[in-house]
Amino acid sequence: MNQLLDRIQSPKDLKELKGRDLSKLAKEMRKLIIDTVSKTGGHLSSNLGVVELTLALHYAFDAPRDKIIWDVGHQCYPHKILTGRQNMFGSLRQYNGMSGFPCRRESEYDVYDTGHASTALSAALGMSIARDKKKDDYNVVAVVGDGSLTGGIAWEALNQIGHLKEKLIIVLNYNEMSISHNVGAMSKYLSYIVSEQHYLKIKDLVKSILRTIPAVGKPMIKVGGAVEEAVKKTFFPGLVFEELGVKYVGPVSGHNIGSLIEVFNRAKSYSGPVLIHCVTQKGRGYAPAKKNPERFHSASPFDIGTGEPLVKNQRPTFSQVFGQTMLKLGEKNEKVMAITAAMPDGTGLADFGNRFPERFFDVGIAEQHAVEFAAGLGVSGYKPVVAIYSTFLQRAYDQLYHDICLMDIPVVFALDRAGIVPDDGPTHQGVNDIVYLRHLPYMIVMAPKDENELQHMIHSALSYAHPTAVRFPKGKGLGVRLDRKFKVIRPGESELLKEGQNLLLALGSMVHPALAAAEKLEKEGISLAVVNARFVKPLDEKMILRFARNSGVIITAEEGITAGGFGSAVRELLDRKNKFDIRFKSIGIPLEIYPMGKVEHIKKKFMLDEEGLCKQIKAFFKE
Ligand SMILES: Cc1ncc(C[n+]2csc(CCOP(=O)(O)OP(=O)(O)O)c2C)c(N)n1
Repeated sequence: MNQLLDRIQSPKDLKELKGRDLSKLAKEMRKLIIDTVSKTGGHLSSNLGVVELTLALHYAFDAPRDKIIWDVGHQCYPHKILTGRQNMFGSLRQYNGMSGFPCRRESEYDVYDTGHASTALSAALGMSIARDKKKDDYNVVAVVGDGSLTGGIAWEALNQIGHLKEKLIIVLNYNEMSISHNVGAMSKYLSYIVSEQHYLKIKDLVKSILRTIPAVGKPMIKVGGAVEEAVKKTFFPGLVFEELGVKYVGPVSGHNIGSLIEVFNRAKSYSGPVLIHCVTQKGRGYAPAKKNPERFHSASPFDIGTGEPLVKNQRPTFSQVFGQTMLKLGEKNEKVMAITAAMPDGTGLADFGNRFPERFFDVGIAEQHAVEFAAGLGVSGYKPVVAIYSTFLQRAYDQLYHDICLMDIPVVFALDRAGIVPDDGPTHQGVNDIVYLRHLPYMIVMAPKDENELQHMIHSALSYAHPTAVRFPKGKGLGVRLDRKFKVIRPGESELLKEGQNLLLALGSMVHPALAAAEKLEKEGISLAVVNARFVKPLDEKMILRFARNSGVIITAEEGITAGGFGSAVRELLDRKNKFDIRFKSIGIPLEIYPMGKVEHIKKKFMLDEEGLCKQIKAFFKE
């Protein structure tokens, strides 16, 4: 029984509560978050860190009239709990359930959908300008983490915010963490601002200077508070922001609800942009998450007592095999460098970073920079491998085209989480990469059927003289044996896995379901040869044209969007060779808003599992 939480149907109810009740409510919210996420999985540490901050925001502001934008949005659980979605909370991240990110379709309190980092400041500025043009007077508040402040877009926005001096409130949620420990010069600067030691040192220095000033110095020291204020104003804080034209307030404890409400109320009266620097603790209120905020950043279901995951991966994940491969390749070739954009653990590169710190770069949430940086290394004779999630490489399309590909620089892209991604919903689906990569000049694109082929592909990619992308799915591998010696696969070389009359040409994660489906269909009189395509580009043209000549039926299968995807590439080849009489079907993901949920559910919906493939192929032959 949640005594206080049960009374909160909307932020209005919150305003009936007084100081101590708010702290009690924070406790009840934390318990609900921990209980729920232990069952559904989710972004635990970040949400536990912003409970008080969110309470204070909804207390001080008047949402949905006032607009609150959550950068990335993974920290929106307390916001959802306070804005009428307590009853839906149990369906967090489930198929047809409540999104783990802000979602305009879900609630009027979610004013802007997020998922990818560093977008909130730009959107907030746009909304502020629109408010003024409409002669309205609500507040616009952007909540951004220190990790997301490593992204270039945030600084592009600050550049314009400081210039326009638009009324706008930025809440900087500073916890020294991105997913892993935050990196970079800006991160150092922010930690300098909050560091007590520097503050005390400078305060002592000022006092000793004052002591040397006859008559006025000593009395001034006695007015302790005044000195502190003066020191703070003169020596620290927020100089960078102030210089850019944004008023700086802070640092403020992000867990003291009373102070936060006071500061937020004051911020409403500023006529220009103001940044409030709140210091929070990731994982607060749950010991395992506080101790290991990184592991609980995006947690799978866990045992609340021990914090241990309920299901342990028995088989290595694709990311882990990629990480082990990089270690071996790094050992063999000292030109190999590894780059991640704030995801050393997620990509499996952490071990490479520990073993070869001088050849490992975490650039922060800065995908465009990561790619451009790799171009610089590659053009200078190094062998950079950029490990990035498929959805986040979308950010760097121009760098891929304008820099990597036009100059034909041999950089390797390891595209993790390619295809359908569980739980996080539409913003995180890795279904566009084939489309945005395959038309780029010189770019080689491949996808392994299992984790063993992944290691050979990464090795092969490093041997090619062109930019190369290897796309592979999230999660555990198939449990196949890993060859000890790496092989080089020739560009375009496919693999025939099953003989048959008509061609079922499958890519990456679709190869094994295609094989299983073909074996089943054989018994029903449909004869399919199954070929592991391996490459989206270049295609194994000879093999495809042989089937076109001999059988006249070609079916492609990919875990990606079909419009402009792998199937389209095969179709284009057939058209180019005047093979207009081929019966052709491309199986993949249709163009629509992608649902959220477990991979199995989504694959079932799109008929990409073995059963769905059988159905689609049978229907095709019936026609
Ligand atoms: C463009 C982009 N790259 C990477 C990510 C993955 N990601 C999600 S949250 C996160 C860390 C964000 O750190 P911060 O903004 O400080 O929030 P915190 O989790 O510390 O509260 C990262 C890297 C993302 N969402 N968007």
